[in-house]
Formats: sequence, structure tokens, C-alpha cells
Amino acid sequence: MKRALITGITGQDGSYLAEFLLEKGYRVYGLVRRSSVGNLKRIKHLEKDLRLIPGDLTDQNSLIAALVEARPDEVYNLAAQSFVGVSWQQPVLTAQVTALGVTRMLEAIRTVNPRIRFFQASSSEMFGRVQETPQSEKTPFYPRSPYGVAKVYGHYITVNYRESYGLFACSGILFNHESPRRGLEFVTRKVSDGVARIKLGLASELRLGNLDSRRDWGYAGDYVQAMWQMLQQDEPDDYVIATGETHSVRELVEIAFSHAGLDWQKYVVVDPRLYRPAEVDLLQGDYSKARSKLGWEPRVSFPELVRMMVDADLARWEKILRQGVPEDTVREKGKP
Ligand code: NDP
Ligand code: GDR
Repeated sequence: MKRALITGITGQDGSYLAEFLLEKGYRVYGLVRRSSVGNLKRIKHLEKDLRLIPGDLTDQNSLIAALVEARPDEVYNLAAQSFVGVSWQQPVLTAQVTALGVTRMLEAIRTVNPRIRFFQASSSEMFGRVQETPQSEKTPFYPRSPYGVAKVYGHYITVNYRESYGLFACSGILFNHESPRRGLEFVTRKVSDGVARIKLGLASELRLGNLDSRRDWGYAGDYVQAMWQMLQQDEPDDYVIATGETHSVRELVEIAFSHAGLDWQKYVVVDPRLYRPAEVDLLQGDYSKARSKLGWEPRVSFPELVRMMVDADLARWEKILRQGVPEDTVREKGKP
């Protein structure tokens, strides 16, 4: 039985990857940080099958202890301060977790067992102010946020440990990927949740920032499969994982509202306070290397993804309303 350790198992991708690896017959360990309010919601349905180890990417010894306990064949490093917006407010924390956390895990692997295969979740945010379109593994980086800068560090330290120590270390340059399990602060989920609340009479408007920025949005369930495939190759390498399509936030909004039978122009308020200090205007990935070397293809189209998310949030809010809901959950939320 193969063994895997997932950092960030309580996040969107961690929960899908855990399901995927369990189905493949892996023994799955997850690194979780202690939370006073509970952070296991996304993996509650897997509770009996997972082995959770307390730890934190900022605590070197906890990573070594996790590797000693889990004895993994593969480590998937999905943990990060992953919200771009907050990275301007917490730039040092973002660097500690999203950048230096990668080195801490690589050092732990080198210390405990250098034969462990390692996956790093790198990001299309590294391309930032894009130097060419579409972006491939060869496109130069120009990050535009403290998060993007931290991810560039994480990417290069992964490449460097591969080249310096011969570790089987891969970096997946992941473009945006979403699902009904996406955090509510990210724009796709903010929109699907907002549409559901407006449709059910729980909100009267949705405040958004830049509607013109364009992203290459795929489905998270497809992307975790690519992570696993990278670690099954004969040689470690880096791969762009994307859909090859680009859509604006405005298109996202149009599809989401019209799926619920609503005219978005009546509800969406553009709020300049939600604009970012520096924006990434356009992302569109070229995943031809992943297609030819891994045989990987995205399976869920953009409109299908948006509709899936709106349907899930409508069902979620209908259930909350049926079961009775505390007043503060229903009230309009402010700025993210
Ligand atoms: P989420 O924000 O949903 O999950 C982040 C995870 O990291 C959570 O489990 C969180 O734990 C954990 N975490 C945060 N800080 C620490 C820490 N100090 N020590 C240990 N764990 C920590 O992210 P996603 O699932 O969307 O993304 C997974 C990875 O992929 C991230 O690295 C992200 O940057 C990267 N990525 C994601 C993309 C996307 O579109 N989703 C695209 C490109 C890259 P807790 O639950 O306790 O908060
Ligand atoms: P991103 O995702 O920054 O691409 O990072 P996000 O969904 O936060 O923003 C996408 C685009 O939408 C614009 N936008 C808004 N964004 C948010 N969050 N809230 C709003 O109200 C809003 N209005 C407009 C943003 O300006 C931006 O242009 C995600 C994360 O998952 C990262 O961890 C990951 O590395 C990258 O994707 C690839």
C-alpha cells in the first residue's frame, strides 16, 4: 500500500486529492493545524479513512515528526496562505508559509528520507504581468503580489532541491481551479454564493472589484489528478495545468446570474475598494506539455463549472433555510 502525506488537506484541493488517493488505495495522512473554530469541514466525510497529524509549515520540527510518523512515499505540499488579496495585508506571514514553508518541507524530506517524491503547488500568479500569451513552462515570471512573489520562491526552491540533491521534486504551475468547495473569498465562489442568496431573497446586491480581469478557470477535481500523475513519471519535471481558455470576471458573473434566471446588471455593484493594489490582467495557460507527457486533459468546461457552483450554493442555502439558520449567517457580509 502506497502512503501519501498531504499538507493543506483541509483546503479545497486537499479534500479532492485525499478522495482521489484513497480511491487509488493509498494510506493518506494529512498535516493539520490546530484551529479554535474547527477547520475539518471539507474532509469530514473522510474522517474514518484519514490519519491526521498536527503540524504547521512554519514549525520545522512538526514537519520532521509528520514524515517520521507517516513514512510517506509521496508528499503533496498544498498548504499556503493562498488568498492573493490578503497577501498585501500579511506579506510577511505569506512569505513564511507560502515561500519558506516549501524549504522547510524540502529540508525535512532531505533529513528523513530523500527518496520521498514531492509535489509543490505552484501558481499562474507567478506570471503576473504576463510576458506572453498563452503562458507555458518557458514563460518568464513577473509576479504582481506578495503571494505571487512567495510562489516564485517556492517554485525555484523546488527546482533547486531537485538539481542540488537529486530529489524527485515536481512543481505544478496550476492555473485557477474552482469547485463548490472553494473558499468564499475567491471570486467564483463569492459570485455563486451571492447569486444563490439573491435568488432566495437573502441579499439584494453583490459587490465586486475588477470585472475586466481574465482568468483560465478549471475544475479542482481535474487538477488534483494531474498532481498525482506528475509523481508517477520516471523523471521529475514541472508542468502547466490549465484549460487553455480565458474568461473575464464579467463573463463569470453573466453565466452565474443567468443560470439562476437573474439579470446581473440589476444586482452587481462595482466597488473600487475591492480593486487590488496591482492586478494580474490576463491569464491563459498552455498545457500542451501536460497533455503530451502526462496524457492529462481538463474535463469540465467553464460554463459547466459555474453552473455546478451556483447549483451547489442554491442547494446549500435552501437546506440552511429549511433547517433554520442563525440570523448572523444570513446577513449581508461586508468587504472580503
Ligand atoms: P485553500 O486556501 O483552500 O487551502 C489552503 C490550505 O493550507 C488549508 O488546508 C490551510 O489550512 C493550509 N494552511 C495554511 N497555512 C498553513 C500553515 N501555516 N501550515 C499548515 N497548513 C496551512 O487553497 P487551495 O486548496 O485552493 O490551493 C491549494 C494549493 O494550491 C495552495 O498552495 C495554493 O496556493 C495553490 N494554488 C491554488 C490554485 C487554485 O486556483 N485553487 C491555483 C494555483 C495554486 P486551514 O484549513 O487550517 O486554513
Ligand atoms: P486569484 O483568485 O487572485 O486569481 O488567485 P480570486 O478569485 O481571488 O481573483 C480572481 C480575479 O477576480 C478579481 N475580482 C475579485 N476577486 C475577489 N477575490 N473578490 C472580489 O470581490 C473580486 N472582484 C473582482 C480579482 O481582482 C482577480 O483579478 C487564485 C488563488 O487560488 C491563488 O491561490 C492561486 O494561486 C491563483 O488563483 C492561481
